[in-house]
Amino acid sequence: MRSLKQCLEDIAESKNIAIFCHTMPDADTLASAVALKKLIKQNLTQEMPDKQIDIFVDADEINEINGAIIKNVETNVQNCEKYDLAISVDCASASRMGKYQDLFFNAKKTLNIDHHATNTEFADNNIVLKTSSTCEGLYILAKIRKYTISDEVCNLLYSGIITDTNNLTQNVTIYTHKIITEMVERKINIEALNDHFFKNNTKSKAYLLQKALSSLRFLSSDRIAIMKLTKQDLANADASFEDTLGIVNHGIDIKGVDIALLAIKQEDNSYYISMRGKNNVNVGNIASQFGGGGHDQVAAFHYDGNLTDLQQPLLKACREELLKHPKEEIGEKLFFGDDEDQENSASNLFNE
Ligand SMILES: [Mn+2]
Repeated sequence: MRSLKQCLEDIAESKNIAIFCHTMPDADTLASAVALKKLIKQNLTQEMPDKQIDIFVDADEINEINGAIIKNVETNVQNCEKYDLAISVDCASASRMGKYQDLFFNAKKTLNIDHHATNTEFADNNIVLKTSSTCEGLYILAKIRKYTISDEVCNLLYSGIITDTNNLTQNVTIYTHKIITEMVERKINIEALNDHFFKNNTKSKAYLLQKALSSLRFLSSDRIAIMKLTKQDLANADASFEDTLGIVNHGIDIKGVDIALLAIKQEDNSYYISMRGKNNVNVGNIASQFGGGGHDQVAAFHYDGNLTDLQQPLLKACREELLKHPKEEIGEKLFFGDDEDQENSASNLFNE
């Protein structure tokens, strides 16, 4: 395993580089790929101006919102028979690259840059960071190496961070906030980007949300919220799979719900089970029991079978996870902390 510095040297020394996104691409994987290409072009081509960098995305169609990220970027054109270096971005496992997996492993060297705790470290070298998003990881790497980060790259990285964190409400750390502050200070077009990603839902998505909410059921003393979307629902709403992204958040946003599930029937009749957790409930653990993965509070898995057969084992796993986190009323402590307790102990001290 090479050090971080050596991995970045590999990038500098490679003449032909291929960057790979994951299937069903989200903003984080697309923005990471484009930002990485630009970072390399702008910082690492002094001695090698004719560096070739190609981006590969296995996706039939990408919706307008995420598609804007790669609108003017050429993708899926193989300009080199055997790449010197293949880099995957935001892929927790090799299968996430879809049909381009073989091209990735055909490269002389492979590098995996990601932020999923469940990453399988499938490449020769693996940079798996504990960041909100792959974009946040790239920003940190660029800062460490003192690379020039153009406004354009900054816009891309910001897009990956805000979308992967559902507008800074999931998976964020103090570093995420510090980076966002730096980006705000640069006066990049934050308001326009927020509008683009969060106030731009299609009618199809609204109809799909309506369908999902009408299927909403509560279980385990209302700590589990379940929703379902059928193939017919997607067809009726004229929606694509991408339109389903984020709908599960409407379940986890409900008071008292600690696990939200959304089962989406896919074209091949398998199910995509999207999960969200809160109050320390780890849905990543549950997803990994079913061959999936993700993060502690944002996870998913594929299920090839009948939903009725999945129901019992899945609910059992959810209930076991809920038992680890008995319900606590936080209520006003959320705003006022433990001041009262501290005051009590202080007064006890003085009384004694
Ligand atoms: Mn990501």
